[in-house]
Amino acid sequence: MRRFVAICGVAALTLSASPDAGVHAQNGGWGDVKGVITWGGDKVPERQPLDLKVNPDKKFCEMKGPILEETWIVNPKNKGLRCAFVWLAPKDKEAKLPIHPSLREIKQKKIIMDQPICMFIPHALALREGQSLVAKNSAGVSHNFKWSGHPDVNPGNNVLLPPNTEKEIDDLKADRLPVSIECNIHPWMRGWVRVFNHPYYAVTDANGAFELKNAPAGEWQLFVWHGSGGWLGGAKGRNGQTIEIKAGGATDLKALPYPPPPP
Ligand SMILES: [Cu+2]
Repeated sequence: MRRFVAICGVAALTLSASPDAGVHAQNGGWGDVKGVITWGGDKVPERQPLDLKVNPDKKFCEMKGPILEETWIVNPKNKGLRCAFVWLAPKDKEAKLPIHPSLREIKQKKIIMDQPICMFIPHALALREGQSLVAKNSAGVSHNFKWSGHPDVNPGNNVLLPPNTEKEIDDLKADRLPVSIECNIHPWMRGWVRVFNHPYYAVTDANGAFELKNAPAGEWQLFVWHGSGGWLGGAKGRNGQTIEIKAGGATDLKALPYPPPPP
């Protein structure tokens, strides 16, 4: 039986490749960068079961147990925060990130967001412009898939997905604003999509960890954004934080704590 283990997903898992020596010399090299986004508060939030109230699909949706809310998904063992988006950008907003030769071509064309148990899986999904988002419904009940981002860039739409159907969305554009995903039949369902015009992005895993491979060496801005808390660093976080990526090695940013929202 297929199990849905990935809560947060990254579309491009083809990030590892051997460095190209020629381009190294030309561009200043490439390196990997990794870190862990952590819950910055003392008490780790526990995911609470949702009250589905009188929804007609309640029985189906809770078939495998209660649905847990997804506001903050924190690993109690290491305080790692899941489902945070992490990405690089140049300081100069007009500039473009150099892209390692092995990552220039988009190898995986379709990225799936499914709704098997009345939650979007993955809850947070990053993809690269040129990839299609496949909104899938593998459940035994109907869902709808409503997506909306910046009105001029990713205006979105709303489609009904009867059981075992899907809709391919192939026109998503890279943008600084996220694309919000909702299902109006099950109002607790919420998902997030971010679209990039380069391959240097990640969604933190169950340990809060992220890794960007074969990134351009040098100083870049690192951005961290979470669907419930917004930018890491508050309003200032919109501009990211400067990091330096070492050529030919791994840069470990270690723990980047995400302060909890005020009570
Ligand atoms: Cu639904």
